[in-house]
Amino acid sequence: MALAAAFLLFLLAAPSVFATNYPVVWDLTTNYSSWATRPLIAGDTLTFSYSSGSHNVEVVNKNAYDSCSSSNALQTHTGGTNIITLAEGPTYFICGFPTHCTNGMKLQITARASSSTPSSTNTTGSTPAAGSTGAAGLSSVTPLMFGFPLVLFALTS
Ligand SMILES: *[C@@H]1O[C@H](CO)[C@@H](O)[C@H](O)[C@H]1NC(C)=O
Ligand SMILES: *[C@@H]1O[C@H](CO)[C@@H](O)[C@H](O)[C@H]1NC(C)=O
Ligand SMILES: [Cu+2]
Repeated sequence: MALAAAFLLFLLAAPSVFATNYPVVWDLTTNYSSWATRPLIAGDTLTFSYSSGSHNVEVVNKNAYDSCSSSNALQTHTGGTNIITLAEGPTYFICGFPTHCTNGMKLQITARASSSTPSSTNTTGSTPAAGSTGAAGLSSVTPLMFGFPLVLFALTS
């Protein structure tokens, strides 16, 4: 029973370690300062949606973001639907179509470090702090959740 309860706990807690997708309606009317307050985490994805041919999505550095410059874009995405996986730290998006960025079509986000990619890889051999075992244990056990229905079946039959 304790085992089943433990698995159930993992089952309930596990979804928090999965990446979240955030839709971005990419247009000239959305307030992207407000948009950027979402609790983004490294590994999450942004799905930009816009009318193909009317906009694009350019990933740029901070200077280019501030000055709305497309000339040294790090990435240029077109086609109307773009899924972009966030790295830890800031990412700057602008629309490269003339006047769109200066009219507010620019999004600056910051993704926090993901707890499912532990920075504590060097704690092996030392006693992990009680508070840190939760996240580390969880991510290593997550694959087991796919076997949970089988375990439940075995326990109840
Ligand atoms: C966008 O939202 C921010 C924060 O909610 C607000 O301060 C700002 O005035 C808004 N900008 C426009 C153009 O409405
Ligand atoms: C090991 O972890 C500590 C704290 O968790 C950190 O300050 C240190 O930089 C890490 N060392 C290496 C080599 O990653
Ligand atoms: Cu645009």
